[in-house]
Amino acid sequence: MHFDRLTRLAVPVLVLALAFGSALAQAQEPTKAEKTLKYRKAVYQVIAWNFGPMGAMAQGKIPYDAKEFEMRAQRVAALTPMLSESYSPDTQSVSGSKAKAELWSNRADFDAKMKDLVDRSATLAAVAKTGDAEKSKAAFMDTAQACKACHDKYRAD
Ligand code: ASC
Repeated sequence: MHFDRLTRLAVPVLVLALAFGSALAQAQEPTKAEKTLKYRKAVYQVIAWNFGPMGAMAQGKIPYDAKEFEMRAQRVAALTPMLSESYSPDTQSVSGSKAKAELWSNRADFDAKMKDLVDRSATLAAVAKTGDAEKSKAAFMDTAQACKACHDKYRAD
């Protein structure tokens, strides 16, 4: 078969363009583990967003508003059970995580701490429903303590 000059040039150019295009597509598509870490951070971000105003109320920095407190407590209680599935072992190798190596070698303890958070945030939502300011603040502090227990041991910085 005979190829003219243009065809002889066009074929390798096309092959290179296709190879480059597929390499680019692969580089842009995050791995499953990267998506999982992104999901984890998103859930924490939404929890922290809602935790903030409850903390400000608990500390008297803004007035206690029973309805708002209850709404945010319910959101947090709905979100905390979504965290554990984001700690898949493949996320250990993804950069941008603050999880310490100890988390993966003390998984049972980590899971127990995570369960404390889920249980305490459920209690917080139930107590917040009563509209009792003092009890709501106490339940908030219990939940914050569950956050802190895990951060102290398993989060870098
Ligand atoms: C927050 C937040 C945390 C926890 C923690 C509780 O609002 O962003 O990480 O509370 O400080 O001790």
